[in-house]
Amino acid sequence: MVIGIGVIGAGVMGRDHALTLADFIQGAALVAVSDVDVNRAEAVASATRVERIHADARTLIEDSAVDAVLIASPDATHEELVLACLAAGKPVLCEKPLAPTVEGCLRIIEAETALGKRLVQVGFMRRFDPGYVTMQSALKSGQVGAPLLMHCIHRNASAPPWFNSGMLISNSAVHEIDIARWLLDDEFTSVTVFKRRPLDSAALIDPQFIVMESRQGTLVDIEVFVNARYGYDVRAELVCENGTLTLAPRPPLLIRSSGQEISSFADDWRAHFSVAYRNQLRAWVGSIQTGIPAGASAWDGYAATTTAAACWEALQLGQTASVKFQDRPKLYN
Ligand code: ISE
Repeated sequence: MVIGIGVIGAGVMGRDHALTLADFIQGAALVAVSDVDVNRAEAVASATRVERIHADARTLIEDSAVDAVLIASPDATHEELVLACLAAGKPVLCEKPLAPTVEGCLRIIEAETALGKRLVQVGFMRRFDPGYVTMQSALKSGQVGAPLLMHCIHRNASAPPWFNSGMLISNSAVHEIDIARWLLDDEFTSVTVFKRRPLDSAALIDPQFIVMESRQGTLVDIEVFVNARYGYDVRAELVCENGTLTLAPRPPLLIRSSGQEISSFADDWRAHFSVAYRNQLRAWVGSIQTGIPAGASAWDGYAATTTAAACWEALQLGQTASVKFQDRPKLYN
């Protein structure tokens, strides 16, 4: 069965997902695109040979040719659009964050729980990255023993002008929050966030250094630095009782010349995580065909946003904040 997919948002990520869907994903047909900027929607539709263009995301969701929806519009629109997909009974893959506020995530959980079946997947694509997947299986094999610490680095070459200090956490470090929860199969209970001495109060707080403690006592630190200038660089090391697990560097090219070895970095996450993005879409389409959910659930989206909100509180107060969760509905066990 071929799944007809509609993509909402024709910006950087929407375009990337649309091209991947059109060219690499068997069992899926990209059938519709929408964006508030119709020119942008038309550009993506013409690049992907799609005929149905909607100026309004809601008409795309209601379009009978659309069996499932991918949301890649701005973070603030996610909640309303995910709720509209649930009301239409259509599976939805929503880019992270599921919603920027904890309350928004809870409203989605309430709506999905009322339906009694999982239709929401959150776009935490690192769960499909071969590096992290291998790290998880190595950890589960028991070869290096129990995890003690995890060190993470998340550097972007540059952040867009509209990026604010909270987004370093809610938009960037939220990936580490999710992948650490997933790798450790654990939840964070308290968080502290450090900033270097601010230069002036209007400046973006960048970099930030986050330290989180989990229920089982594992410590995870994240350096998040969104204007690192030299390239996109994501690293992770798990320190365990009997050894360590480290993501291998993945430069697209190594140059040896004049007595030096030079490796290069991807410009941004699309190139660095291209395999993860493809695998994520394959898993999503497969999950719609089989009815067996894959990837991060709405609960995972809620847990990531809740932890990120506690980090923001800790940064503002300059002290450790605790992370408090609601009871987990049975649907997500
Ligand atoms: C961006 O929105 C992403 O999702 C990227 O994966 C992340 O690395 C980047 O920091 C975010 O701004």
